[in-house]
Amino acid sequence: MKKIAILLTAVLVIVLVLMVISSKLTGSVTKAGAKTLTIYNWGDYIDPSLIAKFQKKYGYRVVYQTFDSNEAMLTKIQQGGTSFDVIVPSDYMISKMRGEHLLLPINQKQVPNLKYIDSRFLNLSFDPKNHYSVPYFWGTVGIVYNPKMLGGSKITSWNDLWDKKYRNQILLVDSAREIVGMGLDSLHYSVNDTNEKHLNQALQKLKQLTPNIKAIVGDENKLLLPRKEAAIGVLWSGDAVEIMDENPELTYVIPKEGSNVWFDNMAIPKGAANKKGAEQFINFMLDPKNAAKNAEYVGYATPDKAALRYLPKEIKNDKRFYPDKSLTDRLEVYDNFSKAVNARFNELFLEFKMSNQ
Ligand code: SPD
Repeated sequence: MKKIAILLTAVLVIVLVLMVISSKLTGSVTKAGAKTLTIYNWGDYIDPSLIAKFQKKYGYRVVYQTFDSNEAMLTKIQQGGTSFDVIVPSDYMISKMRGEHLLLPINQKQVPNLKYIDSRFLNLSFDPKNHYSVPYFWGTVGIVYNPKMLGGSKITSWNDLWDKKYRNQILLVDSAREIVGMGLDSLHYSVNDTNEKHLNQALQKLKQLTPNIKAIVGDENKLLLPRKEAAIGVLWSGDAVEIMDENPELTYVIPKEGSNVWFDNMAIPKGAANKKGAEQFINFMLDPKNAAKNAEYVGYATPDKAALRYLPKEIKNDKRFYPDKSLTDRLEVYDNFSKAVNARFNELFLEFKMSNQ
């Protein structure tokens, strides 16, 4: 009798182990039996109807979580605890995560729709050959503003923002790289400059902007600017599109001193429980009709060349949001900084924020 009990326990243990291994290989399985796909993306960065369409097509249950900065996303991945299948880091963060072995290689055979991506957005320096990342959206950092609220004034440069007449009119995106980068750009330094003297100059310059700053915000800029709570916003290009849809009085400019051009990408983090589902999702998002629907909903520029034919002319021909290569070649992609330099940028941003309180 005792022997039978031992045998039964051993069989049970083997079955449980096999179940765990199988869920690791084929995706985690929910109580209801549907496999789960866990996506970790920026806030306001997908058309929700595409998630529903994907679930219906592939039978996965999608768990969707959001972050508001590359750094917050990285911390969560480094901590472990939650297993994500698809994440959406920007260019420099792809380099960092590759360096820290936090990404899994993507099986390109499972992502045939990669052929629809414009070659201009493939093989970029942060992931030559795209072994670990697939382009999702791209854009610039710039200034959205309401000329009517500014008595017809035109803004063309970062330095215009320091004009005394813009007192309490500016919203800044809550992101260290962008704002320290703006300070550096306004002094005609590179956004990747790490020279301590230049960084201090940038901080002093940013502090002088304080009287003109109304708030440092995240996605709230999309409510506040159309409602005329402020006349000027420093933000990512796609947010400007949404703001201008809400209130066509506003316009967007890439400042003449230069700025950042960025590329957000889908990637699969180490520890993903459903790699197959992740690759299916990535491929699904690259389908030209899906990519066009997503771009129209979110407002950001799609790198999917075949999707452009499904986008209205007024979107795809707008050079403010689909700037030519000749312009983006003059802009800078963020370098992947060391931990120490990142910490320095965060410290500068914090000191600047404190001076705004
Ligand atoms: N609301 C979604 C915003 C996503 C913007 N990503 C830009 C990253 C620039 N480094």
